[in-house]
Amino acid sequence: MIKSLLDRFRKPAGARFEPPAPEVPFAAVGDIHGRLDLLEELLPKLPQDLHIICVGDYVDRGPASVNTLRFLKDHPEILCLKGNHEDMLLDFIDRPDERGPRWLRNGGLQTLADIGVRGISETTQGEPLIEARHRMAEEMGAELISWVRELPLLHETGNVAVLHAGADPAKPLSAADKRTLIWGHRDFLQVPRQDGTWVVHGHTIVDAPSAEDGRVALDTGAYATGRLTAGIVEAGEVRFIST
Ligand SMILES: [Mn+2]
Repeated sequence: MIKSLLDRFRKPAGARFEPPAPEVPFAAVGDIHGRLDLLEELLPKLPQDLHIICVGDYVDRGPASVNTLRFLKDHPEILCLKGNHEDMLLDFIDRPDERGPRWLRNGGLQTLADIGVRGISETTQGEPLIEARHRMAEEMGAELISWVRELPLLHETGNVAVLHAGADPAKPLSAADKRTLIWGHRDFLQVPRQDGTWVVHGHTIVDAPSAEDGRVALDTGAYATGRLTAGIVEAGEVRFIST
C-alpha cells in the first residue's frame, strides 16, 4: 500500500501533488456517527503519541451520539473538527421549529432515541418537538453544547489541510467559508486543487479509504459498516488503519 502510494506520487505526467508533508505527523479519524465502540477499538491501534484529529460527524445515525461527544470532550489532546451533523444538532437546539425536521431526517431521530426521547417522527412539529429540544439540551448540558459550538472547522499543517466535507478547489483555504467546509463543494471531488495542498476529509462515504489527487478520503460509513478508519499522514506517505 505504502509503496503503491509512493509510486503514484512519483508519477511524472500531470502530477500536481508533491507528497504530503505535515509539520507534525498525525492520524485523522473519519466520521464516527455515534459509534463510540469503534472509536475505542481504533484508538489503541494507532501509533502511540501520534497527534489525533477527528474530522467531525460525531453524532446521529449511530447509537451513542452524546457519549461520543462526552468522550471526545474529555480527551482534549484529540483535536476535534466540526461536521455538518454537529451543525444540524446545534441548529435544532437553537431553532427546533425551523431546523428540527432536517436534523430528524438526517439521523437526529437516532440521537433522540439514544437519550430516551420516544414518540418523535420525521414529521413531528410544534410542542413535542420543542419538548424534545429541551430534553436534548438538558441531556447534553451547557458545557457540552458550548464545546460543540466552538469546534474548529479547519486544521492546516505544512501542505496538508484537514476539514470535514470539502473546499472550493479554486479558492485558497484561508478564504473558505464555513458552510463549504462542513457541507462540501460541488467541485471538490471532481477538480484537483492547484495549490498543492492535500485535503484530508470525511463526509462522503467510500468503499475503501484513498489518497489520490490531493485528497485523502476517510469516511468508511462506520455507523453502517462497523469500519471506522484513520489515515496516518506523515512526510511522504499516507496509510490507513481501520477497525
Ligand atoms: Mn458523515
